[in-house]
Amino acid sequence: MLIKKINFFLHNAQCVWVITAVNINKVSLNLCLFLFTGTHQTYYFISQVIQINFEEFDLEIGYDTLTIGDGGEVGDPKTVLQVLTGSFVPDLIVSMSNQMWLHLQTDESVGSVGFKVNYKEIEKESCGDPGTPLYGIREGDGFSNRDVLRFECHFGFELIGEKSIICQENNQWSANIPICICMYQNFCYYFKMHNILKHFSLYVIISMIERLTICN
Ligand SMILES: [Ca+2]
Repeated sequence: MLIKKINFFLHNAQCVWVITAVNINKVSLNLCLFLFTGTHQTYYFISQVIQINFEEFDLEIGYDTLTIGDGGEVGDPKTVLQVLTGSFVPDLIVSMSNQMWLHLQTDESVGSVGFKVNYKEIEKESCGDPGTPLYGIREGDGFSNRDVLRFECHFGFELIGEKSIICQENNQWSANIPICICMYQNFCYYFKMHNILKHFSLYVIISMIERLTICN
């Protein structure tokens, strides 16, 4: 597994990155044709593909773009997976081959934050783990082609987006995971507090209770 971050922004930029999975199964085969000549042919089988997700993304909408494509042929229109601009991005983008290319193109004016992206290798024919909505639950834990994930929100929260998504043959989820929006402040407060407290260890909680007891 490989995780790195790119955080970059320039005016008049033409920047290119190609990410290559290093974990490739190399298989050496002797075919009949090659037996006569003694030639040895090596075949490469893709076992891993590239998954990226953005921690931050903000490019001047309509003028600055990040194009993402499958494979190593940078700029080949037939391989384009996404053309991103503005601030809305998919949860995950996954290649079909062991390579993915990114091309950042900006114009001469109006900058913005840029982007920060994580990338890693995942098993082939997978869309990757898109996560679970905050204050929601997910049914399903398969991320391979044709697998379906279903979502619900905790009581008091409204689901905005798709209730189910499917991992398509092109390794892309059919939609982003939904978000859960608070409908009733009192119920939401309980779940938000529960979410905060679960990050504390039992020791910290006991210490807090003891300290409160002493103060009283
Ligand atoms: Ca610009």
